[in-house]
Amino acid sequence: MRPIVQRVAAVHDLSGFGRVSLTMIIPILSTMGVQVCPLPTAVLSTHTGGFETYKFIDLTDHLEEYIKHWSRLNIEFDCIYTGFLGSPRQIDIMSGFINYFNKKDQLVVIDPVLGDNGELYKSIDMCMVDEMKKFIGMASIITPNFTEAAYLLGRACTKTINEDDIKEWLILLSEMGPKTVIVTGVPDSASDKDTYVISYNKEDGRFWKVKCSYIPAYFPGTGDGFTSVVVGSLLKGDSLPMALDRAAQFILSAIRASYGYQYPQRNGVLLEKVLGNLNLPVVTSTCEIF
Ligand code: PXL
Repeated sequence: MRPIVQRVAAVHDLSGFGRVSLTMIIPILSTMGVQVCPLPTAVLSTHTGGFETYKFIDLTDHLEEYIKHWSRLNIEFDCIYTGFLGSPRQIDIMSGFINYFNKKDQLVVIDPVLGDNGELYKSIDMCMVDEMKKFIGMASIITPNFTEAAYLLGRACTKTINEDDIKEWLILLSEMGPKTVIVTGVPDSASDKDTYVISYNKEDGRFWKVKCSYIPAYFPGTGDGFTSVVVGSLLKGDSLPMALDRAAQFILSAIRASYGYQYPQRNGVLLEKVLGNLNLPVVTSTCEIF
């Protein structure tokens, strides 16, 4: 039977301040009419990017009991969506979680949160990168940014990349397991300002791209927002290019709505100003075959 409301198990950290991970994902998916069941991997006072110190409460030792309770309740998920994972052991536990809760036509979305802007996040080391390479084999969709794609492939995170090379990257990533690969923040070889979202679906062999206009700002958490909209959109029955369009337009609107105000960008985007846009139709289609 088709569920009344689609349900997502969201495996991410909860950062109390600085809008990333669950504080992006829950409001976005709820607004899109999708139920989020959080499986928090860690609780932090703030996210780790741009704050000198933060309190980090690792929940690894509690995850198995948490999951066991869910299994006793026979809860079913239409999607499992994982993001920031705090340790290789968490990856191992989550592999077991995905195997146990697997069901027909389920979407398994792995956002391999490892780094950005050419660098790994403070709490991520090469051991985590190696574990993530194996873990993405369980996904139907992965959504690395350009830095994460480079680390997963063991390639240099170059300033530009040509069309043939990025296509090769996406094919190689899909050979690691996922049916669909979506890479965000791909530099434009013709301009050092614009970036692209590029995707590849190995079942139909199609590449799609969406151009993202440059805004001189860096707000953490936009990757979580992008993937959340893709998840919500696909669960509502949109095609891949429609989901990519919707996600790119939403994130652009969130950055535009935030950029005009004077406040520290590490706080994240002003999500409340744009949440309502999620229920508007996608106006223009900017997603094209690549
Ligand atoms: O969205 C990425 C992210 C998620 N979780 C934590 C982070 C970051 C990026 O800085 O620090 C804790």
